[in-house]
Amino acid sequence: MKTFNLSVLLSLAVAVYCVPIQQVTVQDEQFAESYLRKFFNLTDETGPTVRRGMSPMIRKLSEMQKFFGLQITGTLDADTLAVMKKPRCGVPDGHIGEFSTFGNGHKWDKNSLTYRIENYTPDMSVSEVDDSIAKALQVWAKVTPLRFTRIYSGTADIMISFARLSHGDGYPFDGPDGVLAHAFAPAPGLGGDAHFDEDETFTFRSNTGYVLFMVAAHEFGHSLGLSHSDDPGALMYPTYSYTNPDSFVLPRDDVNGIQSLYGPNPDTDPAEPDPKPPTTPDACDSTMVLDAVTTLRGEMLFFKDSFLWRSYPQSSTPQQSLITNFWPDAPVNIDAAYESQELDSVLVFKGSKVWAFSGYDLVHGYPKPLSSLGLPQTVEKVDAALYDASSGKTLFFVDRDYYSYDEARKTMDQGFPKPVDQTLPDVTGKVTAAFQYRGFTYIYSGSYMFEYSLRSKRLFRVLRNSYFLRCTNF
Ligand SMILES: [Ca+2]
Ligand SMILES: [Ca+2]
Ligand SMILES: [Ca+2]
Ligand SMILES: [Zn+2]
Ligand SMILES: [Zn+2]
Repeated sequence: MKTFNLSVLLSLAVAVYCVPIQQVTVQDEQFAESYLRKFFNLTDETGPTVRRGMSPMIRKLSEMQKFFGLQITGTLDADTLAVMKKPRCGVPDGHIGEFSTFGNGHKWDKNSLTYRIENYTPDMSVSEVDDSIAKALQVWAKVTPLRFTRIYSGTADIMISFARLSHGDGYPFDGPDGVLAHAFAPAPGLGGDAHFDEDETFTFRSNTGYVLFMVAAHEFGHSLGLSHSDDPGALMYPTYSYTNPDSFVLPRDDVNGIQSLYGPNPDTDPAEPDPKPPTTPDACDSTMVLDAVTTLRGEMLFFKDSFLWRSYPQSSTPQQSLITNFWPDAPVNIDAAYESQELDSVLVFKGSKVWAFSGYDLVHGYPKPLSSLGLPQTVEKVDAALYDASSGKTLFFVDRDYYSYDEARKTMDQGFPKPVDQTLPDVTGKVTAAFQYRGFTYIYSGSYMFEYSLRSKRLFRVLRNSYFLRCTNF
C-alpha cells in the first residue's frame, strides 16, 4: 500500500494568519512535526546531515518554506504555521519546481479511462455531484487525448467515493478541515482512485465550504499522474483556494504538466479555440507592468493580475501568492494601492471603489466609492496612489494628472489636478504604480520605474518594474 503515491488536501486556520506577534505553543510544534512527517518525509533519521549539525526538523522546515516561497528561517514562525494550517492536498510536496509528475511508471498506458461514483455526499444534490465530477474530469480531457466514460457497476479505473476517518486504505481522514481529499497515482486497483473526506462540507459553487469541482479537479490531476507544483497559480498547488468554478480555466503550468505525460488534445476545433490558459506572473519578465505597489508594515507588496509578491525586509526572495490567499475579501486585477499611516491600513483601488485592509481583515464599512475620498465624480478609476511620508499627502494619479489628498485633514487639497510632467518631467507616460521605500520615491510608468527623491525632484535611476522582485533565473 505504501508504494502508492497518496495525495490529500489539509487544514484551515483563520485566526493565526493575522496576528503579528505569535507565541508558538507546544501544540503548534507537534502539529508542525506531524505536518512535516506527512508532507515532507520527515523521519527520525540519524546520519550525515545530523552530524553536519543541521537537525532534520530544521532541514525539513526550510524545505517546506522554500516550496511555499516563505522566508527561509528554519524556525516555526507565524507565516509558516499559517501556511501549514491552510486546507490542502495530502500528497507529499518534496519536489521543488514547476509542475511535476510521479515519474514515468505512473501514467496510464491507455487514453480511454472509466470512472465510477460509488456513493454520494449529503452536502449536495446527486446531480450536482455528478456534474462536478464530470466537469472536473473534462478539465483534463480538454487538453489531452484522455477520454472518460462513466460506469455504474464493477471496477472502474477511477473509483470515486466519500468517506470519513479510517476507510480501509491505510490513510485515514482527519475530521473537518485539514486533509480534504486524496487520490492515488495511476496503477491497477487503488491506483487512480479518489477519496473525499465526508467530514468536509462540499459545495457546488458557493465560497462557504469547499467547491467539490475544484477539489476533484486537483485530485484527478493525481489520478492521472501529476504531483504537486510550487506555482501558486497552478491547480496542482497543494493548498485549496476558492475559485469560481464557472470561470475556471486550467492554468498553463498544469497544461504543461499533463501534456508532458499524454500530449495535447488531437480533437480541438481550430474554429473554436479554447480560452488561453492563465499564466502566473514571472519575476524575470522584464516587460512586466505591475498593477500596483504598496508597503505594509515594513514589507513591500507588488500586485499583478490575481497575484501579489510579498517582500520582507530581511528576505532575499519575495513570496508570490494569490491575492485572495492574503486578503480573501480583496478584488483582483487592482488599479492602485497605498498604505495609510493614519488608518494603519492598506487601501486598495479597483474601478470606482476603494477597499481598506487592516492586517488581513477588511475594515468595516468598506468597500466605499472613490468619492468618499473627495475625488470628483468624473474620476472613474485611479491609476496609482502614492503616500508621501514627508508631507503626509497621498497623491492619486489619474491619466496624465494627479490629485493631492491630505491624510490628516482627510480632504482633497485645492488647486488640483495638476499634470504629472509639470512636477516630474521625466515621467511622460501614464503613472501605473507608485510607492515610497527607504526614503526614495518609485514612480512606475509602463515597464519602467523611476527612482526619485521627491523633495529635491532629483531622478536617480531608471529601472524595470521587476527590480525589487529579484529574478533568480540567471
Ligand atoms: Ca483504480
Ligand atoms: Ca479533513
Ligand atoms: Ca495601477
Ligand atoms: Zn494534491
Ligand atoms: Zn482513502
